Order: sequence, then structure tokens, then C-alpha cells
Amino acid sequence: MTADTESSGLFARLKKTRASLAGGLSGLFGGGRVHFDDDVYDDLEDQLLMADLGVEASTAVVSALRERVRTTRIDSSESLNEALIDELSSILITGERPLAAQSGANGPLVILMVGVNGVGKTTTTAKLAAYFQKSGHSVLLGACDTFRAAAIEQLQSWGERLGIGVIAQSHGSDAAAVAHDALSAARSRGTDVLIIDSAGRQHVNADLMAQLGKIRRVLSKADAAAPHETLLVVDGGTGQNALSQAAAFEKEVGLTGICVTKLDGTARGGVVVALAKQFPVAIPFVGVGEGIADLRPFKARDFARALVGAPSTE
Ligand SMILES: Nc1nc2c(ncn2[C@@H]2O[C@H](COP(=O)(O)OP(=O)(O)OP(=O)(O)O)[C@@H](O)[C@H]2O)c(=O)[nH]1
Ligand SMILES: [Mg+2]
Repeated sequence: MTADTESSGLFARLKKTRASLAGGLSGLFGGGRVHFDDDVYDDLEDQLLMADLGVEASTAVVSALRERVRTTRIDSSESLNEALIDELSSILITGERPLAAQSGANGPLVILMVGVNGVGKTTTTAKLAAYFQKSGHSVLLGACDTFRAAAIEQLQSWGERLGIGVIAQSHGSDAAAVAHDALSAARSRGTDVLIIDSAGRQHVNADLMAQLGKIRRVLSKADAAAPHETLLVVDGGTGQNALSQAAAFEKEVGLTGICVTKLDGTARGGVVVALAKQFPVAIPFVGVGEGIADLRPFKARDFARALVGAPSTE
């Protein structure tokens, strides 16, 4: 898949966000010349809030635009759109970091997937596995959701479809023990990438959150650098609640990245901007569907363009 089809795919899938943000913006500025007064900035801030950017990012974007209008020649809706894309990109760029897999000869890249219930952890685990497999890496999965009935089978069925091994124990067994087994297996097989699926847990549940700490400790005992990546999966449709989920998981387990899923649905993708503003972690991919290929590498500028309704120029 070329960068162009990936980004145009993103553009097409983010239709709900575009409808809200771009539709609102075109209503605000119409076409042609724009007269900048406080009402315009207030309306712009409202549009950004409605697109799910949250208060902090919306305020930052609007004040940066005010400054640009004061210091540069922005007098049309087109130039304002471009300035808006610039501002959104400058926030999103902190997230632009791909996940780096190497040869497993010195031990696997260990990725721990975490998040609240039903956000898409297992599906994203499978999508990531397919992504690494496609780029020529060997992959192993760890079925550490030993809590929810049928969770192990769900991951195993993805493993079968992809021809990727799944290390599992029985339902109800200790998730940290499965993580330990999975890392041992990945090391002895020389696997490049080990992805560990974990049970959904509410970020307000202290006991369940503490269990994640145990998984991490067991992994780091076997390999001091593991897990190399701890990826929070959030449902793009949750809106600003994604921020409190990220804060809680960051505090409990430390995050290296965030994957926002379901951006093909009714989600307003602005939450990705809100997350990037508050959490200086990677946003390696966004999820745009239920299929195995519905994962897009995150490119700050393309995402910003898709948000404001401008197709990628790449
Ligand atoms: N539309 C859409 N659906 C998705 C996406 N990612 C996951 N889903 C769907 O969301 C539902 C839940 O996905 P799972 O991967 O099982 O979520 P989970 O976080 O592992 O759930 P628990 O293990 O129960 O906490 C499934 O129906 C997935 O097909 C996405 O990017 N877009
Ligand atoms: Mg799951």
C-alpha cells in the first residue's frame, strides 16, 4: 500500500470528523476573504471543541492562530485553513514515531497492549501482528487476557488466520505467568516481535490496574528493557474520557504510545490532537475499521489535513 492510498484511506474514513470540523469551518469562513474579529475566534474554538480537541488543545490552537493572523498575511479562508493545518500538525508531530522492530537475535521487541474494556486491544494486537509480519518480521502473541470468557479463543483465532503462534494458558490462570511463558518462548525461538494482549480493565479499578504492574515486573525481570512499548488502546468515540484513561494508565504502568481506534465510526478524530497535546508519547497507528488491514501509520500532517477536510497532497 502506498503512502498516498494510506492517507486517502484515512481521509475517507475520517468522514464524521470532517463533517463536523470542515463543515463547521466552511460555514464560519465561507469562501474568500475573512474578517477576523473575536466572534470568528470564538466560533473557531467552538468548532474545535465540537471536533473533540478538548479545551487545552482548542485554546492553544486558537491563540496560535490569532498570533499568526497578527504577524502574517492571513486574509482568506484558504490561508486560514492552511494555518490551521500547520497548528494541528505542530501538536500532532510529537506522536509521529513508528514502532521499530529489529532482529530477534538479541531478544524480541516486547509490546504490551493495555486499555479499558472493548476499545479494540485484541483487534489492534492482531492488526499490529499482521503489520510486522508483512514487513518480514517473525511475531508471537501472548494471550494475557485470562479474565474474560472466550478472550483466549478470540486471540487464537486471529493467530490461526495469520499463521502466528499464540502462547496461552487456561482461562483464569495468572496473566503474569502467561506473559513470562510468552517472553521465554519468543526468546528461545528468536522471534522479532512479541505482542501481549491484556484484559480490559477500568482505569478506576485499582486492583485490576495493579495487576498490570505485575505483568510488567515479570517481563522486566526476564529482560530489563521489556516491555519496550506499552501501548494504550483508546476508542476514538469515547471523546474526552480518553484523556482520563490515558492519565490513569500512564500513572500506573507508564505509556510509550497510544493507538486510537474506531476512527471510522462516529468518532471525531480531534481527540487524537487532545491526546498528543497532553501526552508526549508515540501515536504509531490509528485504527479505522474492524479488518486486519484497517490500521494506518500515523502521519501528523496527513492526519491534520484529514481533520480539516483537505485531502493529502502527498
Ligand atoms: N469500527 C471499528 N471497530 C473496531 C475497531 N477496532 C476494533 N473494533 C471492534 O471493536 C470490538 C471490540 O474489539 P476488541 O479487539 O475485542 O476489543 P478489546 O479491547 O480487546 O475488548 P476486551 O478484551 O473485551 O476489553 C470488536 O467488535 C472489534 O471488531 C476499529 O478501528 N473500527
Ligand atoms: Mg480483548
